[in-house]
Amino acid sequence: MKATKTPQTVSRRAALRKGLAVAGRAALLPSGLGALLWAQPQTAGAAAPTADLLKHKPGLRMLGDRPLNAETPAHLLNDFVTPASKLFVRNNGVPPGYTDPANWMLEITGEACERRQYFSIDDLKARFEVVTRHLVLECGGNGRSEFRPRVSGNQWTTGAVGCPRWTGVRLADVLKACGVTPNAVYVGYESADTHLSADPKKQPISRGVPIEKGLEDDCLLAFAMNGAPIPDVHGAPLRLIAPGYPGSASGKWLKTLLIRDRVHDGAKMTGSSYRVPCEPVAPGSKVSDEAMCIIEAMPVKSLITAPRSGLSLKAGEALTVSGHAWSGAGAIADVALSTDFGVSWQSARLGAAENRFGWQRFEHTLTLPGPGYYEIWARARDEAGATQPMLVPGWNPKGYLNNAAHRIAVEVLA
Ligand SMILES: Nc1nc2c(c(=O)[nH]1)N[C@H]1C(S)=C(S)[C@@H](COP(=O)(O)O)O[C@H]1N2
Ligand SMILES: [Mo]
Repeated sequence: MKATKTPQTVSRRAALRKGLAVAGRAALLPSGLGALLWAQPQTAGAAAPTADLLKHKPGLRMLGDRPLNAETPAHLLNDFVTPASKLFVRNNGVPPGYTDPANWMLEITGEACERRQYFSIDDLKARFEVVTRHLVLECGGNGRSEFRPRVSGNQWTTGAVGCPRWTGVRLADVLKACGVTPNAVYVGYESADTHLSADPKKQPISRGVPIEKGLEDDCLLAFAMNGAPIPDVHGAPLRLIAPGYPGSASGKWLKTLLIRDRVHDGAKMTGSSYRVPCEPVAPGSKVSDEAMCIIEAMPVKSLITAPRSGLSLKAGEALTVSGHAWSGAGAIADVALSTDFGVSWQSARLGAAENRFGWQRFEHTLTLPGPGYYEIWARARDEAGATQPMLVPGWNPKGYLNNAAHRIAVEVLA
């Protein structure tokens, strides 16, 4: 007679595996972790633009190919300076294709611009101080996939963020050279990409920053990334970098800057685009236009980039956990880690930022108490005193600003 396994003969190891399998189907957890656990990047059957993008960015997860969008798995974001091969891609329309830096002209105009001027990229380099800054670029919709009820748009998990080094001139210097009149309210951008409908009268996106932000030192008109010309897909030959603000403020393929005497009213400045309810609403609410406010500074956030979620360790083995933390409010004051579902917290070693709005590295070595399933949670606090929530915060119609603490799963083998 063949022996049948009774529950008593099922090994502890098998039981653990079964538990993990359940977690892998997201049955045990209210949000993202299940999907993060064992999901692999979906690259099979890629269409042409997708295949081309993935050639330059192996391991990124495609979210769509028209427009082209792709995010970076957390474990590929471990570099302090994000290389081009690992930077997420967010397009709202159709990119212009090859752009010739030698023949590119940036126009500065608008109601609150004293002197309309044109600058070639060589003019910018010759007339203004060239600076290099390590600056976070994060899509306002990063983390959208965790909102319930679900919201439409690219279902970003945690990977619509990166921190390359950008080289360019200060936006403020260029604006001042053109003269900013006292009635200035906003700096809007117009770009060379085209609307998905191919209608030349429509722009895919035309956003920007309040004039106060534009006149701060941190915003750049960038022509290089990590010491090389900006890659086409990231806005060559010239883009705005407005750090601390949602990525959508950082216009790519920059053609025109408008110094506006009102809040800029370009594409995706109104309705539910890059806006959230001014006051908190119940999940699933319909929110009127008048009750929506434009997203400005991004909230405090962190990402565990090593180890990769799903790691198995031997009992007693030390584990070094690392990642990055950043905030639209400025510097990070602390990153704390928990291995017991938030009951207790240990502060990680925190590196300095290279400059304002650069992300900071955290690292901590810990030993888990014994065999079993663990989650490692990371929670950052910024210098303004804001910390990350443990659960998905403030539901909003387009699913922006999810800065819930990042979690990874680890199993310790007996
Ligand atoms: N002209 C233009 N600029 C743009 C966009 C765009 O579609 N067109 N997307 C914006 C959004 S929503 C984000 S998050 C960032 C993404 O920059 P990346 O693709 O270089 O990562 O660019 C912003 N600038
Ligand atoms: Mo974005």
